[in-house]
Amino acid sequence: MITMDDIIREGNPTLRARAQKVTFPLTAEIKTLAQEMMEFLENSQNPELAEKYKLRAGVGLAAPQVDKSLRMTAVLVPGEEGQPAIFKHVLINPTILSESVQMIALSEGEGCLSVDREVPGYVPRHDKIKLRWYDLDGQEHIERLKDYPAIVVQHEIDHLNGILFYDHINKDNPFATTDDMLLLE
Ligand code: NB4
Ligand code: NI
Repeated sequence: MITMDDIIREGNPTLRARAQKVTFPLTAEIKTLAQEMMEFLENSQNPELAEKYKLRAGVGLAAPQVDKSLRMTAVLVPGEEGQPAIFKHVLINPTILSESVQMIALSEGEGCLSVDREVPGYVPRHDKIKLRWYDLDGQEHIERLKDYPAIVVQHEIDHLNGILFYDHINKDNPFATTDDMLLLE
């Protein structure tokens, strides 16, 4: 089971590396890693289990964060209570095929499980993306995402490219807004 002890923190060079493409057929090791990454997100969103295992809540986890420099990430965007998840997938070799000119940022800013401090500021993201990825069976998927799921996926793909959320924050004025940027509550 993945816990916070398995998650590497800023300063570790793996977080600044470009991760390697995953090749098919998947090894048993990579399949297990994918399942464990999704299980971490499920556990972290379960208040009892999060408390028991001292997990910080997460809606995404990228393989480099567990020191595996692979282009793979788990995403779990929950729905309303008792409703199915809005987006729950392990993304292998994800690629953004196109993105909107329209930008968006979370009004609260972003946090990262690999960053043990608050870094205030807006993180501009594309509001809409067209995403391609492969699932654990090697099946190709293409989907359009917008708003919250699109923001989460962009944060995760950044990890595969050695980018951390605060790289995008305006250094002079972290909460500077531009009229081409939506804010998401
Ligand atoms: C990834 C996110 C940071 C901004 C927005 C948010 C949380 C993360 C990092 C975009 C992607 C993890 C991966 C949350 C959270 C809302 C949903 C459901 C019930 C609690 C949970 C809390 F935990 N970010 N943390 N940060 N990362 N929303 N929510 N809630 O997930 O570093 O690279 O359980
Ligand atoms: Ni992160």
